[in-house]
Amino acid sequence: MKHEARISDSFWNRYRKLVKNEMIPYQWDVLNDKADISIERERDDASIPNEKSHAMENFRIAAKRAKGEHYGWVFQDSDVYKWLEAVSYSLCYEWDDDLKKTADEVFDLIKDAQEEDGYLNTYFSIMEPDRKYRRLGESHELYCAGHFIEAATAYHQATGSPDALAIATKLADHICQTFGEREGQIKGVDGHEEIEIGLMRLYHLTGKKEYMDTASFFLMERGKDPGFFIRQLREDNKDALLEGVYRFPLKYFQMHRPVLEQDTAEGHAVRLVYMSTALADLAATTGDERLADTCRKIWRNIVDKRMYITGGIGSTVTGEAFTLDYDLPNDTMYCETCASIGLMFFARQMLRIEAVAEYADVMERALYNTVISGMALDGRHFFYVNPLEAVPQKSANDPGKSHVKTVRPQWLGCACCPPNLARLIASLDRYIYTVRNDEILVNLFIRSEFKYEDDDKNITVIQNCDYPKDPKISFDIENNNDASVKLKIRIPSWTDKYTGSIDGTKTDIATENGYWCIDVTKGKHTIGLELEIIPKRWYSNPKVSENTGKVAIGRGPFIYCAESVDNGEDLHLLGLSPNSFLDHKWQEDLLEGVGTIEAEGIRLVKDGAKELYLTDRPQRSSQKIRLIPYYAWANRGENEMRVWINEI
Ligand code: FUB
Ligand code: ZN
Repeated sequence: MKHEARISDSFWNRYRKLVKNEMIPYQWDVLNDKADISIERERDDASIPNEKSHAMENFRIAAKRAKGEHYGWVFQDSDVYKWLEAVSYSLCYEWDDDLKKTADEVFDLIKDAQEEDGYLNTYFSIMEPDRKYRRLGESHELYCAGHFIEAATAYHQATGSPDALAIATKLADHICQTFGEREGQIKGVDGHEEIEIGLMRLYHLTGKKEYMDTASFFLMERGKDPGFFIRQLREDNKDALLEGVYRFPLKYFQMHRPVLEQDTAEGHAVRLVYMSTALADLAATTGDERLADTCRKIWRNIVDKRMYITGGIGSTVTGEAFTLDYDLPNDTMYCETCASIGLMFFARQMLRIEAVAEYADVMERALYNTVISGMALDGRHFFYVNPLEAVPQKSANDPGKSHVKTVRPQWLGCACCPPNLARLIASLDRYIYTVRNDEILVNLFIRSEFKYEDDDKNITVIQNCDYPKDPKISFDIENNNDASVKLKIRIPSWTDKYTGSIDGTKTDIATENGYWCIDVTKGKHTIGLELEIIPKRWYSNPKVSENTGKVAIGRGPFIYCAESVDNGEDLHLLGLSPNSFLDHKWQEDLLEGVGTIEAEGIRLVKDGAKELYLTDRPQRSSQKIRLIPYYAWANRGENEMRVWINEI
């Protein structure tokens, strides 16, 4: 079965060109310590490495092509792997001989860094060869392996390179031999899920069942033996590899109970969504309903109780983690870029389990808000943490907000997010459609051409749209087979007004789990869809204490925010009335083209008051409030920002 989509969308092509022309070369320079940049710590913590990346040099040293010591986090290798994965996808939409040559050379270097038995990790090979797999709670050895396997799989698919695949299978075979339930094997897991995703991908590529079995072993073993990490720690009895992780509860590693008994989203947010992604992949691949049910429960808990309106997840910096239901503080949260990327991974796998449009709704929410807020419009500055409310002076002076940056750094001491963004955007074509059995799901509205070929399938879907600028979408479909095929077009949950037509005739749209289902018979057909995309007010469930009396504005998939550059300082003084008109205007020259929303509102007047507490109610003056899409904030200098605005 072969299916692929080619993106020709103006909004997304700008991003994809940015990845190819800016992010990939820029990140390559950073990984080689050739970029003249300042690297910031992600929060005020002196132990965070921030002198250089050194990621490529670590490989040169491990490969014995250079001398020196490892520098950086134990998971520094993963920055290179994610970069390679981004390169692989970019080659699929824009071939580049020079880039391919560079990537080949990196794989060659990695081959030399790989040990005889398949082991691959520069930190341990260089610094502590005797401690391999002895501190899995912190070591990230399998996390890095998973990222390498993902990169090599993508590279093989893009270029046919046998070398990259050979390193990956040697590494995977070594892991399959080392870990498992047989005598002599390590019956344990990595503190950070990711190997499970990598092994599943390698299974899909090679068909070798052992890879899926080992992914399944890692998933099912998690939480079965909660004392595993601490036992390893005691046996090892040496310095920490990652200071402080064992201070976190077992939930941090999703080790508090066996995976199939987990029904809430707990712990470190990226780990949780990576685990859930692999579990959903395994469920979709095997059809095992027990696994699917666990995924559904975790999903429900995230989406119903623990996700920000921007698709961000992770309510606290402590452990970069979930906290409790409805606890969604706007100014101390984490909302790591990687976590929302991981939420998209999870949603994509859920769509393989079942055609439920909510998965794509959430995917879209995360993508158009937190994910792309993770990078500046220039592709060279990145947020790790994506707040819903930020005040520069508070971030600078409140130690509890040192992680809430108001200017995107050029690079971060922990650089997980920038290359993760690059690989996500470069692979966006894989999120638009899902092929399941005999149906094609249209999840995202992105101008593209989709081809699906199989023994008995030959279908092309050309999606025409200028979404979300323009509410009209059309699909030109060519089904070259006798059998009809089911096309399921998502009707986004943010609209309740939409009209459809098939071959020029207006049609009622009946939805099934949020999809408009159409049987496409042999021949050429045109399907039209018009969605009402108007600015809307959104309110939180009253259980979210932080948002009482506040309103957020959205238009289509975008959530909007106020910035002080448009509205003056002290955004907490602004108020929107519940019935002021929300005036949307497309501004081609602003922030690479955005729709702004303006509304009449008020500002509380603070001038004159000297006392901290007053018995007089503050005066109000009227003010026009201007909002921009959240993802584009902090692109016009340092700035206050707020998503949830007081409603008066
Ligand atoms: O631990 C590796 C990566 O670093 C995680 O995914 C991020 O959350 C950051 O902690
Ligand atoms: Zn990250």
